[in-house]
Amino acid sequence: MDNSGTLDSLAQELRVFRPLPQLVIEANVNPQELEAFRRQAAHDPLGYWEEAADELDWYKKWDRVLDDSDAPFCRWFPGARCNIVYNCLDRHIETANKNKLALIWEGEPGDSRKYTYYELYREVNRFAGALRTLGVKKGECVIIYMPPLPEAVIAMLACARIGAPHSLVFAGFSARALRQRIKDVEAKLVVTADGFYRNGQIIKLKPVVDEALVGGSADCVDSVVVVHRAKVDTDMQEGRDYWYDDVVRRERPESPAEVMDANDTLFLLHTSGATGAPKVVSHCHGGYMVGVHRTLTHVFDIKPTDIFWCTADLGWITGHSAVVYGPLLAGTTTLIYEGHPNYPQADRMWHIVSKYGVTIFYTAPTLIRMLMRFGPQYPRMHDLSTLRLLGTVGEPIGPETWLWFYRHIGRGECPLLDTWWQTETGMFMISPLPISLLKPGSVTKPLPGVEVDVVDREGASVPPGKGGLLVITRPWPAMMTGVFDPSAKAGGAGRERFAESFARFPGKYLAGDVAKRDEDGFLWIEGRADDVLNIAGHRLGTAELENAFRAHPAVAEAAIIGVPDKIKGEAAKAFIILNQGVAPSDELILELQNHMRKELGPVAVIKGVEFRDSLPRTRSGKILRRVLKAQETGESPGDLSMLEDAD
Ligand code: 6R9
Repeated sequence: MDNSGTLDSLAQELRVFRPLPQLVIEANVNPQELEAFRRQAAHDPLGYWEEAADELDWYKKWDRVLDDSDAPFCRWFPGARCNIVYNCLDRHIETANKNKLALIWEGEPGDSRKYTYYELYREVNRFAGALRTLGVKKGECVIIYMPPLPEAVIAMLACARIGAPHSLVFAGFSARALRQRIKDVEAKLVVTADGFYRNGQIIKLKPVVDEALVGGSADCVDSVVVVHRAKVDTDMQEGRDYWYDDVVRRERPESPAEVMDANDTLFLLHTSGATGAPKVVSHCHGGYMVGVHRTLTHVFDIKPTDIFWCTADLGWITGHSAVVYGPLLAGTTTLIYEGHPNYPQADRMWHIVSKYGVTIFYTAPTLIRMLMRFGPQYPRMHDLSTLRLLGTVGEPIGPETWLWFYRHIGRGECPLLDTWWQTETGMFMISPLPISLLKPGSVTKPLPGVEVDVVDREGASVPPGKGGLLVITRPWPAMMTGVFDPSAKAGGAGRERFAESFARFPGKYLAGDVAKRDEDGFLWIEGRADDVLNIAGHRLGTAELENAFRAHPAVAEAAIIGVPDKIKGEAAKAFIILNQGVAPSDELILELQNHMRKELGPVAVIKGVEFRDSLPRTRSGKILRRVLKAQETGESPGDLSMLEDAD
């Protein structure tokens, strides 16, 4: 229910949306149950997570729930033995889920493949057998450099099944970036594809792997397995390269899951690097499985008939937790799409929703903003009535984008779940449930078992309405198990880089985001701590300024950086993408400057406005403001390997 029609900026967002009564009746977790979970978790957090762990299958249960004797290095469920893949696959084929769809894949040309849980189980076993035959051992790392294909999911699960940590690298990364990542994790094997479809073209992938490995420049790699997707001419190096079909054909559809220690590594992932140099984060089988399973089933209220579509690339933490592990742990059907969201035109996403009857659609604000530019006539071309929940992640969404998504995609009926979390957290941390009250642009409240605070520079809680640093004040089961800094691998740099996040405020994990709590205890994420401007002593988050820009009808996308100003110390400079059909002009610049003054008051001094066709982003859609800043000041932008278009 919409309580007011005005468009306010984030600073004065007052609208509240309530779930439809029917939805509350049908929800897996109703408001009373949510309160009971919160009370239980506050009173006995370890008991709360222990119950969550009991919902999954273990070869051997834990000696205790949490060992924090070496804090901040925590070990969840020490002594326990499990394999996450057993819980994603084997467990379901013992139940009515056996012949249910586990995975739907749509290729960009419109081809499609579907796997039931039983079929996926057999495929994963075959590839697990192939990895073993190729000599990959428990503990040895495999790089997966692939577009979104079923084999990418199969490869992830097959690695996990044999206890070989996987590390995904976006198919958009250059040979140099790929080589660095292969070396960082000392990969034994690389899984790739000959090529894939993107925006109507075939992108060849295998040559990039060849270049990354040229002349033994990453000599840890023994073999390369190539999926035959694009059917393009491909050089295969005798004794090193194998076709996927050939290696799985020889294998049996049964290959036992390795019995893993709960704290053994499941995967390694380079963080999205929105700031600073990339670091490599590890997650484990046990705690990660518990945290992801509990939070995903709660937030997305998984029902037996759901078709769950998270649009994230597999190479992002969201691809791990919300495309592969979370949905399969929950026994739902997960959907992946190979291609470009606008191919062949701006209704492709909505076409897919209607074609498969998607019920839950989880995406990033950047994608919604891109689709908004084309207008609501595209979603209107399709029947989106199967949708029942929407979700977003990755960046502050802002009220304007929130409302567009809610109205034009969710018909004003589907709860929009804005989930805050990170590569380091592994699982959702702050998010509404479908039954929660929603305020457009707020991530609402921490999930049960998660405790956060907003603190000032000294670590003291700040009162409502004041911005501060977001910290997590209690360990959580899916927390990263390790971090290492590839640029300083020797000498325990990993421990240091891990401990860095806990060093500033002992016992508290510093998330690196600026947040605000309102009078109702709702949280508003304003952006990364390094994205805050100080204009004449007033602190303004880039997100706040960008949202205000987006409230103007001409603006599709905005990125703000701080530039030096003789009088105010710092002023804001804006990079703007205009909506389709709007022409840039000097009058428009003046109008935008006036608009900003109206929205945020005279502190919002916009020193310059520059119109652009695109903005530098990471592959997960985060704007790399430091690149814009470097262009502006002529300084070095730092590590650029995370850029969507690194070359
Ligand atoms: C899952 C993921 C983490 C950073 C995080 C924050 C931003 C994520 C958000 C959000 C506002 C949300 N972020 N979710 N900001 N609202 N719902 O994105 O992981 O790539 O590691 O990035 O993303 O700044 O600190 P990761």
